[in-house]
Amino acid sequence: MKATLVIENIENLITIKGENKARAGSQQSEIGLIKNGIIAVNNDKIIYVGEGGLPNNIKTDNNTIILNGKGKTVTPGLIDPHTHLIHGGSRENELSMKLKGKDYLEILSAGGGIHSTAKATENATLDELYQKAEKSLNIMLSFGVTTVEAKSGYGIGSFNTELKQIEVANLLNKNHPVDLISTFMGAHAIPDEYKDNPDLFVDKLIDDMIPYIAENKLAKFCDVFCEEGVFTVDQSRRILNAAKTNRLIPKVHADEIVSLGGAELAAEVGCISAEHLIAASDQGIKDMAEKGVIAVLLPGTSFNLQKGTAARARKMIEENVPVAISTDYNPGSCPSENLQLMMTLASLTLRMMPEEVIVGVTINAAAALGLEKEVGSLEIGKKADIAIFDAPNLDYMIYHFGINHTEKVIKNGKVVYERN
Ligand code: IZC
Ligand code: ZN
Repeated sequence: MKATLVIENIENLITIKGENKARAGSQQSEIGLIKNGIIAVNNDKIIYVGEGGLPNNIKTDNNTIILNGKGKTVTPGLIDPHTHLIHGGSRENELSMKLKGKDYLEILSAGGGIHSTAKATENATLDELYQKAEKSLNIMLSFGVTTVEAKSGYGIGSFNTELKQIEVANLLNKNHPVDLISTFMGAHAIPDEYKDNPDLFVDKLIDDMIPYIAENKLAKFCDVFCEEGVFTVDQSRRILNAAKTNRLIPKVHADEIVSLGGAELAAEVGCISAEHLIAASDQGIKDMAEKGVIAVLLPGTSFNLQKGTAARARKMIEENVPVAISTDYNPGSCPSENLQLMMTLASLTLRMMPEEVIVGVTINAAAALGLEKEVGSLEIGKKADIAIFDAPNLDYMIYHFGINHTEKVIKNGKVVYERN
């Protein structure tokens, strides 16, 4: 077979080889490391992964792109499984408020936070939203990211604004090398006009919005912000069960700030993932392990909320909950697209080992998006989504933080980012 692209002499080739499913417990450290590695690609698929040279049945010719991996660390393209990528405006005004002691939920309940982003998103044209999100997506790609989840959720009752966000996601998915996966998050905050009767808004989500999204195949997942002052556990349960009935895969923003029982709910409903989990209870963690719910942890958010609390990743790993890591990129609680920074924060603030972290941004992140059979590891037959880092090993990449280690990114077998 002919190779269209080869990366040879790779110092540290992190293949993440293993079963194509979320890894928990001690398996969360299995990274399939090959020293002096080589990888060959034919068009958009991986055709060989090994040590040393290529076997005889794989041929190169003058058109084959040959890259040198000497001194480099090569991994599967990184996957960011939780973002609020598409939105209008920014919220730097919350920085001083936070430093003076106002917290996230106070700002939200006073009509700021998510509500202010909703206004900016409603006022932005499709083109403006597209250009802003494209800029962020370019930054993500530059950090080695090849697949990104994008939530709607800044409509807050304006279904047209939700649809506008999803349309931008679809257009970007078509035009940009990074794959975008859409999540419908109509349940992100209670609209003002439903403040006194939020259940009526839940009815609207269940009766109108979720069926419309599902029928028109506008999203793969459905998410709810289950939080004090936002959606209760009962309301979240109704929404997530409606998602299931309509064949949208349920996800939940669980126990981000207050321990409400979101982790327990994720297990009860059978969510593919529960996200945040800063305040998840012991029982919630046990339930998630039993049902195989993936914990998507967002260490940039706990750092940025500045409450001195963070998700208990060590306990989750000990109890066999698969852990994924994400940016949560959004204009409020985590205005950063930098997944490499989140890898360092996962290590230093959640005490995750480098091996656990890289599994968290590859195969476990892929599994949180239902993509574990296509991406998230470097194995024959998988998509040729590959990141080359100018770092001699994985530990170095995480320890030397705050810079961008990416040298090249390959998406579907093509070099789509190159550091100049
Ligand atoms: O805009 O604040 N947590 N939703 C739930 C967010 C953060 C995004 C935001
Ligand atoms: Zn979020």
